[in-house]
Amino acid sequence: MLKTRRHLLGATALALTLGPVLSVHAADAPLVLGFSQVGAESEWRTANTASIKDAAKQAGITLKFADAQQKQENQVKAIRSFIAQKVDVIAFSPVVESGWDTVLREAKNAKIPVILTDRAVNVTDPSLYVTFIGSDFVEEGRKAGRWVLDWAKKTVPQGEVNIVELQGTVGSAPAIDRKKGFEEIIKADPRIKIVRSQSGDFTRAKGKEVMEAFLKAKDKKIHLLYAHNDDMAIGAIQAIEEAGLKPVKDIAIVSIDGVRGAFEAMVAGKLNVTIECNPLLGPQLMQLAKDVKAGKTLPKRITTEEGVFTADVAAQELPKRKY
Ligand code: GZL
Repeated sequence: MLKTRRHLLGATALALTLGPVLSVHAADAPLVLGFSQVGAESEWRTANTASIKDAAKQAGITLKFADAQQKQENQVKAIRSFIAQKVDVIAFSPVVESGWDTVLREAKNAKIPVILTDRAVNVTDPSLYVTFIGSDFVEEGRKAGRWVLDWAKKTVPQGEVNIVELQGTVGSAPAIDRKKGFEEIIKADPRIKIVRSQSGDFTRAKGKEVMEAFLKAKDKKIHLLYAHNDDMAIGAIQAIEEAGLKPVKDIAIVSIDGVRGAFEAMVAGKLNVTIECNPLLGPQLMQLAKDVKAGKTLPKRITTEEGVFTADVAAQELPKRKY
């Protein structure tokens, strides 16, 4: 009995001696964060990337950043590379909702916590990620739908109201949820119908191309375009003008993000309204990475607050915009 106590005392003394040294060393080493970004497909994404890189510098966090060029296989490769490099925390904005279980289980087995930013995932085991920080895309779709209900009553008092829809990237959380929220609201007015809907992949070029096809169809009068992001709306504006029509006057346009280009389009009288989707998640992400590393318990979902900006306030708001 006496021997055991002596050993215990020895071990405790050793731990006390080394403990502060170990903790001081651990506290000094900068946190290493591996971040896999969707790509550079839109003004929103560019602002999101800038926010993450700037915030990592400000926070003294070593950032390993990988651009996936909108390809899931590149994100999986990047996450595996972060695991091999034994980073402290992994964060990513998943390009699509599904297909993440395997690589996230590899991160969990490597005891590397994962934070989701911007877009969510569909996984069988929610313990595969610690928390999600981003927007409520369903609510963004609802906000767009509410504006359309009000606009339709005032602008098309009777008869059918035909809408064309430019969807975001197929299978992505924002595309799925923005459609869901919008349709939930517009069904309150049976005159309002989505007569054509296709993905423009969140880019200006594709948005223009798909809008050209919508306009060529000529089978139904188009009253309004609902675009899942401003970049596709800006591309569609070019298509509308090249077809000899006037954006807003001939075809109303509702989009989402609230990027600078949207405010400039509203000031020019070419866009009716943009629903804000805040890309400036960098500072919150860095704090979350530190909290996760420190073993703090975090809520499973952290949603950002966002507004709705109509053309009549665009000129006064434009100088204040941070992205
Ligand atoms: C939304 C984000 C979307 C933006 C697009 O949080 O995932 O991806 O709405 C971007 O502009 O490409």
